Amino acid sequence: MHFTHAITRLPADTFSQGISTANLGKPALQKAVEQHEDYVRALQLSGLTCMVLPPAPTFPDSVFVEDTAIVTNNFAVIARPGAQSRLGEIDEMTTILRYHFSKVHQIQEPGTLDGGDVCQVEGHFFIGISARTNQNGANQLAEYLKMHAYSSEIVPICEFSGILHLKSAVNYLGEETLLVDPRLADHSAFQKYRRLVVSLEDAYSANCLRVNEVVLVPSGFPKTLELVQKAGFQTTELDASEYQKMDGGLSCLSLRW
Ligand code: CIR
Repeated sequence: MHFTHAITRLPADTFSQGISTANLGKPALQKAVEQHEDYVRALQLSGLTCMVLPPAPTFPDSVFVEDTAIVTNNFAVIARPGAQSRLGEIDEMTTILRYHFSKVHQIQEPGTLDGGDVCQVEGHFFIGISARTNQNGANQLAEYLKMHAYSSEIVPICEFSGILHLKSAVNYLGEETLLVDPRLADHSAFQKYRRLVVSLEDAYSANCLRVNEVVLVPSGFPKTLELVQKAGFQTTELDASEYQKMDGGLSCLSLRW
């Protein structure tokens, strides 16, 4: 999957009021802004044209733009975030995506779907059913994907406490390889792929992000870094500490196509 574009949004001064279960303390805004700058630079170095939206203080979690949509090369699906406080994030994103994509679909009530629950593996999509994404939302997305000749498969993750989204636990690195949380490593859906399994104590680092030639790895997880490198991938470490405090990982900070 080759990306040419990304959308990100700067964290707002309300960032620390977002939803969090991490118990790692409050994020420091200035540090979050600096980490965001490094993130955008990494996307640009990988050749992406990166749109950086201004902070949206009404929505403390709006820096996690990945949850607002699913984008591919030729169409977008506006999500319907499962957290009430995040629903309004889709309004501005809809306008932006309508500008970039001629085909834009939208998840409708009573469906809920967070983009973080959607993991694309070439022409196939895994859709997590979580506390944020319900069966109805997943079914709507599956229908849209089918219209565009993509296959999909639902992976319920509600039973795993502490896994917010599917992509908190499973990410596609390319070359038929998934980086997975040990709790999902033996799931039947993933058997046909090469699986790199992070240790449970490093579960956060299952959210690495492949961007063109490089895999972005959160810093502070040397075992995961080595695992990814030994599997033959080029890596770049990025500090995501302030986002981890708010349950967000590297993939959550952008929409990519
Ligand atoms: C939330 O709970 O919605 C945010 N604090 C974190 C969202 C992380 N997004 C993602 O994993 N795609």
